[in-house]
Amino acid sequence: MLLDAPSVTQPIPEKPGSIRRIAHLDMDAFYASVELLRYPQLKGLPVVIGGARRREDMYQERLMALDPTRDWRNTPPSDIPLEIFPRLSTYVGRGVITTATYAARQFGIGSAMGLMKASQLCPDAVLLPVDFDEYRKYSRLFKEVIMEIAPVMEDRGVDEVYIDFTETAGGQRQGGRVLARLIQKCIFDATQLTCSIGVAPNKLLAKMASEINKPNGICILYEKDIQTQIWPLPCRKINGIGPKTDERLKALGINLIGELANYDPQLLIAYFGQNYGRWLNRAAHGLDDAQVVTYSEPVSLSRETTFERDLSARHDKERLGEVFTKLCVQVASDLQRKGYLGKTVGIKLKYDNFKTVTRDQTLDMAIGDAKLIRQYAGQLLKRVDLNKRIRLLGVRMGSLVRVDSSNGPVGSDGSEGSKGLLQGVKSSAIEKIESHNQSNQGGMNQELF
Ligand code: DCP
Ligand code: MG
Repeated sequence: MLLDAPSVTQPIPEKPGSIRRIAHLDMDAFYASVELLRYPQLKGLPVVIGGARRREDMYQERLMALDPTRDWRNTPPSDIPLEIFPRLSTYVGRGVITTATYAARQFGIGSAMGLMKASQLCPDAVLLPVDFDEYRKYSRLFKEVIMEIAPVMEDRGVDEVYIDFTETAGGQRQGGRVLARLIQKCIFDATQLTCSIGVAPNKLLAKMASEINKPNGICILYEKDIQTQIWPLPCRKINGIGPKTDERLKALGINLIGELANYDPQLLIAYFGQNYGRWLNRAAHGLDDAQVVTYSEPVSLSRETTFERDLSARHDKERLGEVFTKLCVQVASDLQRKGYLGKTVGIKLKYDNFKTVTRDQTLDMAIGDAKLIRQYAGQLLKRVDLNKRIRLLGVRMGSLVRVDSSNGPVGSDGSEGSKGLLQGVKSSAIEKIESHNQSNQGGMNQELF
């Protein structure tokens, strides 16, 4: 499930005499490190996480084959012999790596790489399936630890947070090192996991600093260090410079952050537009005013799946239909679990040539019901090319409104609703769909999947 958060800022007043100190904390090889807690026998080995999802009984057959005379049923995970774990070389399919242990990274393996490609680099790496519930559990745990020590925290996803140290006890000592060390120790005591922390004058620099001494490192950065520590780094290290911008910068002969900082700002504006051009110049000089956001609501929720083989809307209509429905059911259940309805329904398709298209429509009312989501998402299929083979399919709900259990839907701006309104939402949307289907005479869903 993917969650995007809007920026809701809460400016923190600074005390006289204190300087702005912002920390970025990022867990080390997060999914892999959580797996190593379960399988300590894999410590130090190249391990990658990806492919299938974890099943409780997944190693039973292999264990039985290893020694049929033994009762393996209650074997603790830490006692599973090494030879039981599948190696990358046995993998066939199109899955990608979510993360790899540092031992595996030495072979050039990393996040987002295809498993089969990684297998060529390190065939003996152990391949473990993903277990998102477990990663979420540890994510909650380490964030709880931080909140007790330094509560001005911005949640940036499963394994990273920003923390405003400025007003927090110990946050000014040694530029933040004392507090960073304490947080690292408390997280390790509670979870046995390590993390890396960068402390800097702002979020932009803190994010870069947290990578500098990874893993299990601390990097304290001041404005005076920008030229020596930041300028030698490639532009891509700036959070906000993606692969496309990086290519364009390289075409201008700009490879390093220092080169970007010294490039004529007017030319940057001419090439990249007023806002982004100006931002690029400021970022290269280590300037960033963004506040640490201590509270956020998701703005969208989505589910997507990549097929084992590319599917054709004509020949694999039934399979596509099933998957499409399943995605809608998952999104609906995510919405319900988190207590939201959504006004915008979106779809995403990636074709066999890796081109991605998205389409969405915003409804008059918020919905959360799987069938309704399926109907509206189905309408969007009319607006995409279904002649090409499809590699990935996704469904997204945006413009979320919170459903407060006592008051009905509540907008993220705090605007109130009522249970009655919620009922109205659904029945009115159903009416719309029914009238739409009558006018279409149900033809739409027969043509498409
Ligand atoms: N992740 C993923 N797909 C990616 C990148 C990351 O599923 N393309 C997941 C797996 C990671 C987690 O998110 O464990 C956190 O991402 P990071 O980029 O922080 O990577 P790691 O924590 O694994 O390693 P590092 O020690 O470099 O932070
Ligand atoms: Mg990490």
